[in-house]
Amino acid sequence: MDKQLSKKSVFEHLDKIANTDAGTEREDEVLTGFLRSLGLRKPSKMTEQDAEKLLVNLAEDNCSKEFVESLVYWLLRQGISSVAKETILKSDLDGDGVPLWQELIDGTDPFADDRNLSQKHSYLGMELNKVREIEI
Ligand SMILES: [Ca+2]
Repeated sequence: MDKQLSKKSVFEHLDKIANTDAGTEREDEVLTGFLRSLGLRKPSKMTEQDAEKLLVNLAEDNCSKEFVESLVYWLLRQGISSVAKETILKSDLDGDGVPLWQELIDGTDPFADDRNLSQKHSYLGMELNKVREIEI
C-alpha cells in the first residue's frame, strides 16, 4: 500500500516537472518524428508493446541521458497512455535494478550501471586505504 502511494506521488512529481517546461515546437517535431520512425502510435494511444519497442530502441541506440530525460518528460506532457507510462517509468534499461523513474529523480544514467560503478570506486578506495595501512 505504501509502495503504491509512493509510486503515485513519484509519478505526480514527474508530471509536475514535465509541465514546468512547455517545450518547443522543434522538440515536438523531432520527437514526433522519432516515434513515427519507429512505427509507434502517438503517446496517448501507446500500448505496452509500443512502450517496450521504444525502450528497446533507446537501449540499442545508447541514447544520451539528456535525450531520454527530455523524451520522457515530453511523453508525459503529451498525455502518454497510463499503460505505456507505467512500462517506461518502471523499466530498467541498464539492468542495475533501479527503475527509470528513480534514475530520472537521482539524475543517474538509465543506460549505464553508474551505481555499481560508484560502488566499484568506493571498493577501490577501500583497497587503496588497506594498502596504505599496510605500508604504515
Ligand atoms: Ca536502471
